[in-house]
Amino acid sequence: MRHMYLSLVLLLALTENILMNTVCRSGEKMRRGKCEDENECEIQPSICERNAACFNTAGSYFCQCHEGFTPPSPHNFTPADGIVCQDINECLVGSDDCGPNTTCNNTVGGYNCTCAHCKKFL
Ligand SMILES: *[C@@H]1O[C@H](CO)[C@@H](O)[C@H](O)[C@H]1NC(C)=O
Ligand SMILES: *[C@@H]1O[C@H](CO)[C@@H](O)[C@H](O)[C@H]1NC(C)=O
Ligand SMILES: *[C@@H]1O[C@H](CO)[C@@H](O)[C@H](O)[C@H]1NC(C)=O
Ligand SMILES: [Ca+2]
Repeated sequence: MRHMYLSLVLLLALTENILMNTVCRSGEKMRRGKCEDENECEIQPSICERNAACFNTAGSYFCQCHEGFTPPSPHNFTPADGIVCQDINECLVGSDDCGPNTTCNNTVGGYNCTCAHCKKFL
């Protein structure tokens, strides 16, 4: 009797497992009998590269480079696209707002302006 019960439980578990993998679309998971969205960004926080942010969507997700990296947002991609977010050299591109008499220094994800010969007036 106990054996039969165990087999039944096993069978149910197996069936549920099969259902879980066949009924729900990819990017979804069976939860309490319902297919629910999987939050890839939470399940696998490093799913987007380190210089990109992850955005969960219903049934999927996408990545966007952080500010200061290219391709600039809102360019959506997934790791399958093979995109690598690269630092924008604002000093070279000329998108910096360093004033005259300052030197622009590029940094990863940003830039800064230094005033080499200026007196500190702050
Ligand atoms: C930049 O430097 C020049 C020469 O030293 C000076 O005449 C000018 O006032 C400076 N401009 C600013 C915005 O500091
Ligand atoms: C910023 O750039 C100037 C000129 O290229 C350089 O002399 C200076 O050392 C740089 N500052 C830092 C903190 O790297
Ligand atoms: C400015 O940029 C230089 C060169 O990347 C960096 O070494 C320095 O720490 C930066 N300074 C500030 C205040 O962020
Ligand atoms: Ca930069």
